[in-house]
Amino acid sequence: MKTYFPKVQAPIAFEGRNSRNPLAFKWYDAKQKVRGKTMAEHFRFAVAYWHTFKGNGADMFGPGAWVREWNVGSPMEAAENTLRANFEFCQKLGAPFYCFHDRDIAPEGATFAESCNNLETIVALAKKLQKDTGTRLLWGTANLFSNPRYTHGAGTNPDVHVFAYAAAQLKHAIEATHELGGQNYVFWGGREGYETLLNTRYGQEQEQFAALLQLAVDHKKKIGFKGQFLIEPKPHEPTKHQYDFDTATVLSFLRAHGLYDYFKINVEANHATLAGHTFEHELTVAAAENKLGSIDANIGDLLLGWDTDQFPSNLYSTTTAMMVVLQQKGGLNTGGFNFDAKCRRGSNDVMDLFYAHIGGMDAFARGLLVADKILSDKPYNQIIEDRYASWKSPLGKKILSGKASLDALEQYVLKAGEPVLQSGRQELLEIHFNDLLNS
Ligand code: XLS
Ligand code: NI
Ligand code: NI
Repeated sequence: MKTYFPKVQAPIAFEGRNSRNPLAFKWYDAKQKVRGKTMAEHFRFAVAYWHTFKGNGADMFGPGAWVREWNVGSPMEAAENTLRANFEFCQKLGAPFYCFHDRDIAPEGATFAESCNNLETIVALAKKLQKDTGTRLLWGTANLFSNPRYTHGAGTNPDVHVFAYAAAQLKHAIEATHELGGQNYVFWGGREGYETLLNTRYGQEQEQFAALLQLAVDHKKKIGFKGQFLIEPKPHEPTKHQYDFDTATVLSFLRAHGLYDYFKINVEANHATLAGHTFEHELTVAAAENKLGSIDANIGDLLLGWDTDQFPSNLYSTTTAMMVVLQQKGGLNTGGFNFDAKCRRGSNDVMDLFYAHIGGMDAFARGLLVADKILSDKPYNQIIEDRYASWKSPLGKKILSGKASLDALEQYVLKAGEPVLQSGRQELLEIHFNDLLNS
């Protein structure tokens, strides 16, 4: 059997923090327990098929720059080879999961029926390879944005014919995910948004999008798919305004359309910063409603205004992210950390794919260890306890249980007078944070 990564002996081992071996984990020890769960259970790392195997280094200013041995032959031959490369890679890396779009794993055919056949053929092979290797599917999704037919959107397209096409494609993508035991199914908005309001009926397009999601919910029930539905917010790109702008927008959209119970959020770090938020902000907004379903682990470059999808290496960011994940009840449950990330155009060697994923896994493992320390640190937590202590008083309890009235609060103020301004201790917390980051 052909091997695509002959330089890597399976699997990448944990060698500990003093190792300088680039093909070893320094921090990610799959079996190490943190708060009663192994690192493998906390993270459920996944490899993103589209970047890692279909990516070719192309950018806005130049075509593909990398030759990948698996991406050769007829479209179906290339698809089979790529699938084999995926399973070899995941196994050697020690990533338990992968994620795909329907059109990443199988090529689009000349007709819709041919596309469905291609997908079915590849899904059958994927099923076999999953069984052989133990690598599982974290989530599947449909590519409803690359083909020119989706230029004006899929679910939000002004042409109902395109809506129907998208719905049909979506049906097969959900079924493929179901067939492969996918633990989640992701909806990223693609071209669901607008370029100009001059030609756009915003309200109508919102209704259309809700209708598509409702159809998906109905079909999920019909076929008995148990995976979690996830929506991945993004503020812009490719359209100037994406409807799933950020987590708060998506949650309120779901509420308004009776879809709230059927979806959780897939937060992507780079999308958070594009929206003018931090990664931890988006995670916090989702986790506040126990809606943090999964994570697309990457990072942007704050000096570049687009979705650069870089591999995560920033320890401050992985730490603050893990502080949120650890505080959500049950962590990510069926979700995981999908490296929706690509090597830079200049990192053209297949070995760079290993370095990138190992680096990302170590950065998150280290973030987990520090987050655990911070969340268990007495001085740190005492500051926050003290900050909110007054809400445990009879007055605070009364307000939060809905038993207060404006009259009663006025009486309180007349007696108690002016409140004393309390320090928020931001700088002190930053000192504690940095002290623990260093440990
Ligand atoms: C694009 C998105 C996409 C989704 C899956 O910006 O991140 O890759 O994760 O469709
Ligand atoms: Ni993503
Ligand atoms: Ni993205």
